[in-house]
Amino acid sequence: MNIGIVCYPTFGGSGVVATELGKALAQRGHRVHFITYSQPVRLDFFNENLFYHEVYIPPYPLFQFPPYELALASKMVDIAQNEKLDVLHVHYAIPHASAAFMAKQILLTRGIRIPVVTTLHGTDITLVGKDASYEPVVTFSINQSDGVTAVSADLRKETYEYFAIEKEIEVIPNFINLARFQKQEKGHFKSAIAPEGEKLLVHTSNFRSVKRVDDVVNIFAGVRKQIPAKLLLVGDGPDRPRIEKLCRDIGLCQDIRFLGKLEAVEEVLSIADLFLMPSEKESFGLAALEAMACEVPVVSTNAGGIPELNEHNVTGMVSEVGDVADMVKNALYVLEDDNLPRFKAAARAHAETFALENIVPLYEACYQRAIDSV
Ligand code: GMT
Repeated sequence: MNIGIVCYPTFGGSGVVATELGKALAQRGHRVHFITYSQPVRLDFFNENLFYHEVYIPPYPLFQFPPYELALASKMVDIAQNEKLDVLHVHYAIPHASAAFMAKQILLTRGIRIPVVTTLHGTDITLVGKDASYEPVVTFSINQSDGVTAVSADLRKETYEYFAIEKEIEVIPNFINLARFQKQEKGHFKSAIAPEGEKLLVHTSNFRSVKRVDDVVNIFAGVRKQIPAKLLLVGDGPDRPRIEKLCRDIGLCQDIRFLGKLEAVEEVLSIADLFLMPSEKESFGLAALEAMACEVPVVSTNAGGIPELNEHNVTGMVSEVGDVADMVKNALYVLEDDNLPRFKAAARAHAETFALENIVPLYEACYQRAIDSV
């Protein structure tokens, strides 16, 4: 197939899933055209089937807000027509699904029928999409899509709850490249970070309020009171200065390291004993899946789709949002020497069910159904 993929090119989960999907599809012989405003961060290797088309917005003094959606729709029209796309797959509803609707209508006037598949990732529904500023457009563009997927059963449920959706939403969970995300031998790194054999806790995120990084630090502080431990924080975002201050205020700077936006996150996960995900909302929790694939159990909240991934008392432990004391208790339980090996093994085993090889064919089948429907 000739597939157009529209996504955010950043480190965020939806962009990572879209890019990894495109790479996997290219390796399975499809021609994949990425359409976005800059080179996706994970588009890091050459493949004869991969193409990148940049959306350019010519500057003009009148535009206080550059009309990205229009430039994107125009680019979709251009690529669909000239590269003879079979399907357009847009990741994250806002503004990609409505731009795709406009492109589809323009193409129809040129005698070209192109199906649109929209994948809902989470905040496009749970935080941003249901705001009155966007809701009518989100509802309309989901209903106008020829295929709609959500990354968890919980996200599908929430979409039906918040929006008047007439379409069938198929659940296609996030997936993982197990060749990349596996425990690697990094003993030298571990002994540099935890020279006394301290337990290593890790959190990765975009440091937005929805991730509750304060809870990460407070859970760590509770664990640190009981056992020797270190905390590694991967990623960056608006809450980081506040979190750095919190670390100073509670006097734990020597035990907490900020590693920033690290590309090789699997190297850090390879030395970790526990992953913390105290999110307030999380449609799936791709970062936790990456940890589990590296044999790292997860202490998390029960928000959104997380329990579909993190099985309580199997791959880790699950608590109510904000219940730091319970997450401290759970972390100490998982980290006990008698418990840790079974949690690690179960985390990896469950991650294997989300292998790229199992999930990518579900998207191929979804594309085929959308193509057959137009
Ligand atoms: O987690 C974020 O803030 C980034 C966000 C995104 O839209 O890129 O991630 C969402 O999509 C990921 C990939 O499908 C999911 O694994 C994340 O759980 C989801 N985040 C939220 O729902 C908060």
